[in-house]
Amino acid sequence: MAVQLSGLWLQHCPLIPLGRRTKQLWLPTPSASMSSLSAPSSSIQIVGGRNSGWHGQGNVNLGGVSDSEQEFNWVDLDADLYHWTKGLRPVQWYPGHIAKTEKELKEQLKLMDVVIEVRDARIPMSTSHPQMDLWLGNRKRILVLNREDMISTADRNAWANYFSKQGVKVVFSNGQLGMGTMKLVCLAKTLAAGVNVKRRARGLLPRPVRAGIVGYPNVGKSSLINRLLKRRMCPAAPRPGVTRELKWVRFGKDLELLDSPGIIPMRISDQSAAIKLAICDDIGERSYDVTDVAAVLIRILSRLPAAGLSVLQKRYKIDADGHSGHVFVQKVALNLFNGDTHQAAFRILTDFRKGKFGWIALERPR
Ligand SMILES: Nc1nc2c(ncn2[C@@H]2O[C@H](COP(=O)(O)OP(=O)(O)OP(=O)(O)O)[C@@H](O)[C@H]2O)c(=O)[nH]1
Ligand SMILES: [Mg+2]
Repeated sequence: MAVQLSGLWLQHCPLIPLGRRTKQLWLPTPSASMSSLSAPSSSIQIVGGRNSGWHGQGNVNLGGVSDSEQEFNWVDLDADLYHWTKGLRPVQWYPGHIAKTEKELKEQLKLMDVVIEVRDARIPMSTSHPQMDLWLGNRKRILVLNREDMISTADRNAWANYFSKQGVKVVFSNGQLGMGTMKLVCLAKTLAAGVNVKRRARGLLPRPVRAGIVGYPNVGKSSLINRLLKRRMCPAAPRPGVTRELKWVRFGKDLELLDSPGIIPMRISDQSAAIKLAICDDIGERSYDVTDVAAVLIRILSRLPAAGLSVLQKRYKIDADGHSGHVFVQKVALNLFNGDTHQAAFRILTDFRKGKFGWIALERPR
């Protein structure tokens, strides 16, 4: 089996050198140890997804980007977003299972050889937990930008370039179709390989590498595991808060994966981020006012060169007023939903989530 798995590595991990020891490294064993290596790695690897050809080292060509996109000022949009959201009802969501998960995750961290942090590729900053660095310390870590099918190539390139410059390991993935998942496994095994080197040096048998998958709700953590296992081992559904318990699952003989419930800060101080979580369905629906959120989305879309007023006009066949999101929602309500603003707002959000305005990220690196 070990040889077979090595073959898998050779097939899927062309970048990873396989030494003589690989055969022994992945022998199945029932024994386990709590040891983990923590030296941070500075190497840069960007793998997975549509453009897996460039294993980004240094600058990346932002090809396919229009002039208006290149000139677009994301910092200005952030500033406006701050003003648009500050008068709205605060978005806060902290159901009981998240508090419990946080506590349990901290315990389970001790068992993890590598931590896979999954974020939503549409909002990589807003799905970055402010306490994650503190919790993980110098533990080995992989950043996954999932939902890569929901952003444009220009968005993807911008984020790849950004993380590449920071020396952060990023895997772009699609939890629905499985793109990027094997590369993720390869990277996790490579990063954690030292665990079994150490064990062998101490005369111990190798054990499976343990990778914990963590991140915000609904970013695709369970789906990624299911795609890897080619079985529905972990419940997954299009709403936040589906996974309620931590669950270890085995992938082959040499990898164990921990599926965990999505975690989110108890208080979200950045309300612009909170609104983006709501737009992307990464926070419980009861935590926000659908009409407010849809109105903000309209304002954002009307500003973004990749979308713009024309996209909205075309979709709903009404005049779009980019300066008043609420007026626009009301117009959609009157035209299509007998004046039901809530339904209209819900439709606008659903349309965005289904890519009806195009596949667009709501954040770019600053
Ligand atoms: N389009 C698209 N959909 C995805 C992708 N990954 C997951 N999904 C969908 O997103 C929804 C949520 O996925 P889950 O795997 O349940 O997300 P989760 O992070 O485990 O969510 P919680 O358990 O609530 O924290 C499901 O309907 C998936 O089919 C992706 O890469 N692209
Ligand atoms: Mg889940």
